[in-house]
Amino acid sequence: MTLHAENLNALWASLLVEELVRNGVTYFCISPGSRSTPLTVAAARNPKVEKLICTDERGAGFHALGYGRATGRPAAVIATSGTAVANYYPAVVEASMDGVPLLVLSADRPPELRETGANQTIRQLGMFANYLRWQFDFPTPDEKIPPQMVLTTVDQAVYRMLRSPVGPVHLNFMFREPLAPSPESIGEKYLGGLKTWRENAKRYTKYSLPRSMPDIEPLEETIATVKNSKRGLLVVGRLHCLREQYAISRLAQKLNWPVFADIASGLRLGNANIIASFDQLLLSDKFKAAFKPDTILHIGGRMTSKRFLQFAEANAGIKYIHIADHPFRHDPAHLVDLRIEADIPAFCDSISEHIPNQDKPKNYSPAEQKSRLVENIVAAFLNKNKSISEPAVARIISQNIPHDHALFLGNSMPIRDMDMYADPGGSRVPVGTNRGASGIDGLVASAAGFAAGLERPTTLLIGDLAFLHDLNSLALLQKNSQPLVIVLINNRGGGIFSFLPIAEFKDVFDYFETPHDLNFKNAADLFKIPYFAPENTDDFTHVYRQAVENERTTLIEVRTHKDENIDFHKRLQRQIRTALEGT
Ligand SMILES: Cc1ncc(C[n+]2csc(CCOP(=O)(O)OP(=O)(O)O)c2C)c(N)n1
Repeated sequence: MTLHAENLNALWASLLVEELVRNGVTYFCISPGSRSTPLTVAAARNPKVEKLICTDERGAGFHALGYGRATGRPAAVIATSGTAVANYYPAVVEASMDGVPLLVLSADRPPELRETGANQTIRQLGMFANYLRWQFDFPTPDEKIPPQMVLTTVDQAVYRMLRSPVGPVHLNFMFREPLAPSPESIGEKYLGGLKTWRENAKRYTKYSLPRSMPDIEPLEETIATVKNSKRGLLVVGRLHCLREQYAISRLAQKLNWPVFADIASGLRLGNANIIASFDQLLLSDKFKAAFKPDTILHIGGRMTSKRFLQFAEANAGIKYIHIADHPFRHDPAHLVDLRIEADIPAFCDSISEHIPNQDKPKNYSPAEQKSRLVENIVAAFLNKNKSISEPAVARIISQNIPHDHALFLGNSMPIRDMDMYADPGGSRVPVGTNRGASGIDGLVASAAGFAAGLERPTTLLIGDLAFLHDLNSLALLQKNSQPLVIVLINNRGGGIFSFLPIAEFKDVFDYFETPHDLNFKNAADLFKIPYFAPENTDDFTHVYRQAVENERTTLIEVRTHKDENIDFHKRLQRQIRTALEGT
């Protein structure tokens, strides 16, 4: 391999990048700056690195997060010293909270310039507090330190990102001048220890990831519980990959239990074998009283549906088993009595192997029928009400998204509308969300990174405040390897707050809703993005179909009214509740 060894800074940076590549870290989001020159040059000159130039480090962090979420492999972000690095904070928090690998590479001043008032010099180590899986402060490159140290540190960093709990790592690099790759002599013997590494293309230290198999005791307890349950319920939260989805589908077939699948599980769309409208079924007291599970087997992340959480709370005391691939407590209502950390496919397959096909519990068919009834009510209601509404937009997307695309859902109402009203008859596409910390920041960049990682055109459904928050990430879209079709719901502020009790307090409501009268056509023009503003559902369907067919980055702005939106939700839910109570 060619090592760029013009000077010691260049050499260390070149070793770093090459060892990252050997570890599968090949996607780099690079932001401009001087102190980071050795890192940037090394990444730019490594032909195996895919690079994206990002002016704004906040967007770069979220883009890398989206890429890591899509691939399970970390993307690296490179920033200069100072507040540039601090801009990664929200992406690091989300990566940490939702178990996504992410590698922060920051440049720093050498020790003699720290705490001296030197320009653009801040305390970088420890900046991300306890949201990291690991951090390391590289000393300034020095011939007294063997170059193998760089390689073993990289291998350790990648291991810390990928072993459970998966998450972000920060490597901080102190560099003295010269920062550019200007020639300086390096001792002949210095590279001696790298002979074998240079001759092959392997990692210096190979880590073997532990397989998180469940211990035999909790596995046996789960199997016994499953066998003894008369009215089991399988609940599936956010999943990371197709492998997990397939294993859960196999288990669901064996269990024959009703399945409540969250929109972030990837099982909610294009899947006839689930209780698709479970959230709406839980509007009905009659349904809840009749459904009553005796066991909940919850696999993966938490559920978006607040009604599900309330339902589980109301059933406190039943057996609640939670299986996830990390050690953290995801139990806000304190219901879980058996928590198993395991590789999800391995765990599901172990149960599947040990149980015979179970009989359908008695509450299964009624739930299935009622879910279908809800589906029909939603379809008829939306057919009758052609004026554009937020639930209709979510449903039309779920019906028309092509099977080889992906979907990214913004926080606030977009994810909830899709969770509640998506048509299960559409395509089964990968679904991305930032639900670790549920921020409304960085969603355009995250969706673009998700698209790049999956190598699929992606639809982003997003609210206007969230869009405004990440407006400058539109600059990234021209360079993105995959198109992003942005469906922007502009209800002129935070529509979600109209659903909350604070909406009654008119004197202070502006502080929550943050109303505005912006439209986003000029933003689209600025970034040379084709723009459409459909006014009814037929128009929207047409424009959306065209956009996904063309596979071009497009902004579709849908203007809705908050009061009408509330009214629409209420009328639809009233109809659903009345129908369910009457059956
Ligand atoms: C970074 C961040 N700031 C504030 C919030 C609190 N918050 C949650 S939803 C929301 C409103 C979002 O409005 P919009 O994106 O227009 O979506 P809508 O509510 O209309 O669906 C806000 C401010 C948050 N989650 N994240």
